[in-house]
Amino acid sequence: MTITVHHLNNSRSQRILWLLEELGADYEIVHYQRDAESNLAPPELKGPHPLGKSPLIEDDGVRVAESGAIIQYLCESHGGESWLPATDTEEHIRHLEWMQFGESSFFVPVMMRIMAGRLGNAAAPIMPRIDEQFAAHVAFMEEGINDHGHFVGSGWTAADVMMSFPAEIAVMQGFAEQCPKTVKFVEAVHSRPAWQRAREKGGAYFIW
Ligand SMILES: N[C@@H](CCC(=O)N[C@@H](CS)C(=O)NCC(=O)O)C(=O)O
Repeated sequence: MTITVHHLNNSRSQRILWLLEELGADYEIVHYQRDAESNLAPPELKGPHPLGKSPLIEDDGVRVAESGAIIQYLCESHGGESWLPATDTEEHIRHLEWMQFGESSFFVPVMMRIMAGRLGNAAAPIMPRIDEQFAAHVAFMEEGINDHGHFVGSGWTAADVMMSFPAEIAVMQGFAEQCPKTVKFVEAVHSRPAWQRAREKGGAYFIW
């Protein structure tokens, strides 16, 4: 059965395509283009997802939204068991943490920065706190990359897939000098043949 990915260009949906390529899964992409001015998703995405957000997948009548849920689901149902640490291990707990961090804690300061940035001078009183929090979360991520260049253990896991998007954001937002491990991690992700195939299929993706 072919998996359908509702994919928005230039978005965190790119990491879902990467994982599908790694797993060798059979999938098709329904492409959605961001509005050139607002950068928002087109209204058609509200068809499959009431919030009009990507990624979203459909697999044999099962609809799955939220990057972390999709990544977990694909690993469990499409031959990606080796991308998930065994449940009776310490690594499993650390893995759970990064799977959550990648879409929860990390994105609080990121989103606040984007929204407050639109207020211009009116945001001046809150910007230092937002910037301090953003830098703290990026530093925490940098610290979390282990000697093997991964977030958990010595090989690639679902947490690396999840964290690839925050890592790319940190590099793009000018943290490369402070975060050499994050830079190396992003380079390692982008050097994967599966990532490159996904990049070809997904279309425009930030600066890469
Ligand atoms: N926590 C959700 C976030 C989904 C999300 O915000 N996706 C963005 C793409 S990066 C989106 O669809 N934005 C379009 C819009 O808000 O108009 C997930 O991980 O799937």
